[in-house]
Amino acid sequence: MTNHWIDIKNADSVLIMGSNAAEHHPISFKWVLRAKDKGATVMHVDPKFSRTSARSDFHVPLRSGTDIAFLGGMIKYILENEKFFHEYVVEYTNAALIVGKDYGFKDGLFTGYDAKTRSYDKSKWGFEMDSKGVPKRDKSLKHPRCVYQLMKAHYSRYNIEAVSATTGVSAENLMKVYENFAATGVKDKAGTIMYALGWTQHTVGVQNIRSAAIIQLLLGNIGVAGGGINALRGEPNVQGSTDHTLLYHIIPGYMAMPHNGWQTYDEYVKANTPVSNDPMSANWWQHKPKYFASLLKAWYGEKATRENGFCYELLPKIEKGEDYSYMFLFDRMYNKQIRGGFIIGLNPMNSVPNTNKVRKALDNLDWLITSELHHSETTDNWQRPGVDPKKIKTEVFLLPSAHRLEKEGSTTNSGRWLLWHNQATKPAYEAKPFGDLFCGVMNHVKALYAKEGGTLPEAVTWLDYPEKYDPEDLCARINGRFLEDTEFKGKKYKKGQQLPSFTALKDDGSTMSLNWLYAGSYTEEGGNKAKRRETTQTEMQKTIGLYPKWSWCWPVNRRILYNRASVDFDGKPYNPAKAVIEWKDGKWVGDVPDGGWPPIATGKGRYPFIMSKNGFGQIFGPGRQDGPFSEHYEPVETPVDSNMFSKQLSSPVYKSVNSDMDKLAQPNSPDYPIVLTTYSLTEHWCGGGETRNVPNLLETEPQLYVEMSPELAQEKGIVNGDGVIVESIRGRVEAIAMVTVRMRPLKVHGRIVHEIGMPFCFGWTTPGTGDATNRLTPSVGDPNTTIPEYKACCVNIRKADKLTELAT
Ligand SMILES: Nc1nc2c(c(=O)[nH]1)N[C@H]1C(S)=C(S)[C@@H](COP(=O)(O)OP(=O)(O)OC[C@H]3O[C@@H](n4cnc5c(=O)[nH]c(N)nc54)[C@H](O)[C@@H]3O)O[C@H]1N2
Ligand SMILES: Nc1nc2c(c(=O)[nH]1)N[C@H]1C(S)=C(S)[C@@H](COP(=O)(O)OP(=O)(O)OC[C@H]3O[C@@H](n4cnc5c(=O)[nH]c(N)nc54)[C@H](O)[C@@H]3O)O[C@H]1N2
Ligand SMILES: [Mo]
Repeated sequence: MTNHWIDIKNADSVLIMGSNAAEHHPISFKWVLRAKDKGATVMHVDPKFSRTSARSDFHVPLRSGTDIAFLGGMIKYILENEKFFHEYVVEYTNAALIVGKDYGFKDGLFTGYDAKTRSYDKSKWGFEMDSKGVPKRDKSLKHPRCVYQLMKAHYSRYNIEAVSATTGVSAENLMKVYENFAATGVKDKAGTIMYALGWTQHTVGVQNIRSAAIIQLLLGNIGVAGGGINALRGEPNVQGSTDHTLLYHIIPGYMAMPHNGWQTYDEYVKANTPVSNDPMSANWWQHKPKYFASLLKAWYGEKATRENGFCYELLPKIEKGEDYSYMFLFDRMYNKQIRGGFIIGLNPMNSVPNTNKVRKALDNLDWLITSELHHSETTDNWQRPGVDPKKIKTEVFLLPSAHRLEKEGSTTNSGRWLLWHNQATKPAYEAKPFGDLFCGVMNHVKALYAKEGGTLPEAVTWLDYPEKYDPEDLCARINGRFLEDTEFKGKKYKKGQQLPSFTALKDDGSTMSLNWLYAGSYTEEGGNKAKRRETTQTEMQKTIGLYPKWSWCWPVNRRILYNRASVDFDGKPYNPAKAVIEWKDGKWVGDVPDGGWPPIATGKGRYPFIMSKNGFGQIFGPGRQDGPFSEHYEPVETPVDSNMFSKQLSSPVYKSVNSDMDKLAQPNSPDYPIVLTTYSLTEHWCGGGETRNVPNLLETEPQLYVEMSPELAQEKGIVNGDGVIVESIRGRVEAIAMVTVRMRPLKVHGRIVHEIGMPFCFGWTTPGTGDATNRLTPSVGDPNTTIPEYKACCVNIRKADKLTELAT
């Protein structure tokens, strides 16, 4: 989230799109309802009517996978009706920047497309520079190649008729949302956008969010109280796990994963440190070498020196351009390219797309180490229905894991707050926290390397980590320490003392930190700030519900990101009634500002978007794999065979794996005419491995069902409670029919398209509940993130003659 949970109460308009916030992020909804009580309009745009819709002012059903068309229509509406915040757009976003002559867009493709590699040459989307190497700007916004004009032309195609025919949303409903949300494009109003999987789980997932960014920048809603783009994160600590890197393409603190194209420390640093020639741009990532060197010092300790590139060359490197996300890993297992591995705290045999294939892929392993609370579809894969366990060669080690309540540590919530939780009870029997398990394994591996040698043993034997897992010590190391006696901001620190903030980090080997973003969270003065529970605040902070001493939040305890965009050139808040920061008597008050420079009018200020190279909010975003503006493309499996906005049906660059088990239905296939979306339930957790083992939760939601409209049910001769078969080109699933007006037939391309919805939490280890919904979904993903398209594929449905998976 750019903002945080409490801040939602400051919104005048709340657009919840692609999220079932009331059910999956109930804490968020407390604040949504506060906003509503104070007069905000709450809107829910979602294929399914849920508890979120019930508590909103209104619900707008739309066809899965058409959010960009919906939002593109809103961008057009904002521009044509001049609803945007003019000063903010001109001064703080890149709307006035001139794009280079190479950029173009035709027939659904941006320039630089290579059909052979299905990828773009992004260098075609650069800005035009002046003689000093600073991007040219036209603040009148009239230059035909300025971002504003290009955007206007790009979204001019998103007229109400085409948007309505694509999304299945009536023109009246579209206008209701557009008018309400666009009304926040004035100084004293703010609108927030709350999204989650309904946006991310698509082959255009990142561009869904880019569309939201464009809208929020146009309306001046970034950096302000009650505004922002608010990703409601998933698993309890998914925010922390991405910050500290559970993903293959980044290392802690959102720095790029080393690949074989960057062989030395200097090559890595050069390729990854942006340079700006504009003195007004803070270009914060210019400091990356300090963060990177300090991370390497944290990993390799005394062995890491400037002379040996801080041991950079010892790091394993991925192959440039290769994808190591799970879709591709399971494909490699299917192709027998992987022999063994660890699967911990994850139940992919239920939660990964195309599980029929994934389950088979796992059979190819020689060995598998799992750690679990319960037996799951993954730990017991070789015993699944229809498989002879004797024919599976995999040797499986199942290690009992401690439960969350049996361990202490920190989690980071969606608002980037670091929160400590205590151990409630000791782990049962031999169960161990993951940290103990991991340190134990590494100690063994280290000892083996020390004894037996091997290729590049130093990569492991030189690693500097404590042999015993201690979460408190780990948090202190994540914050980082001085490695030499140092004077910083007039204060003397001894070697080994905690760093006060990331501004103290250096690239000369004199500091270490496991994550620069968390520097400041565990200091000499403040101790472990994840444990802070103080509610003191200034009057200004009270007005917007900001509690600076309750826990700690990255970066530098800044609660609202990009807050310098909430003030004018003099540092005066655009909306004094809900001020985030203000320049008063020669200093900033309120939240921690984005950099301490004085306001722009003093001549010593900086542009507010300090993380982007040029300092501006990026309406034109040339860094993405699939284009600098968002564009509607159909999901890979789609019930239509044309795109109302261009000749290009689906994303030209979506990711996919290819095997005999990865079939895809043709567009508008008569065999699979119905759109399927999938989602979580309040009563279960994700793949259900945990909650199906809690009897009272299982009792409340005991069986796999499929939600469908009465109209579709009638067409198919299905009545509520019938057993049905849902079938895609990849697999078939048994479910119970839930006939409900929560799903609506949609008018798309002039005809009726039906959409159905299914939870994905049931599995065969809990007999009679049904089995993986993901047997239906395809292994296709977003080109930037490889998040699979769980939220839209094509299926058919019929009444079942006989049920074998479900208890009836
Ligand atoms: N009780 C409970 N809470 C949870 C979880 C849980 O399993 N149970 N899971 C946690 C996790 S890991 C996560 S990631 C989050 C997930 O939180 P959410 O994202 O809220 O979860 P979902 O139910 O997957 O999907 C949200 C909504 O997206 C809608 N949707 C589907 N397709 C589209 C589309 O194309 N466009 C739009 N606009 N909407 C669409 C669905 O109908 C659904 O209402 O929740 C977390 N919280
Ligand atoms: N069709 C469809 N598929 C989806 C989604 C969707 O919306 N639709 N959503 C996707 C999303 S957002 C997510 S996050 C994934 C989630 O999918 P998974 O990551 O597979 O998540 P869970 O089902 O929660 O499985 C986690 C397992 O870890 C175990 N566990 C819990 N706590 C601990 C612990 O402390 N230690 C250990 N070792 N184990 C523990 C639980 O018992 C459980 O079996 O599913 C994805 N799959
Ligand atoms: Mo998730």
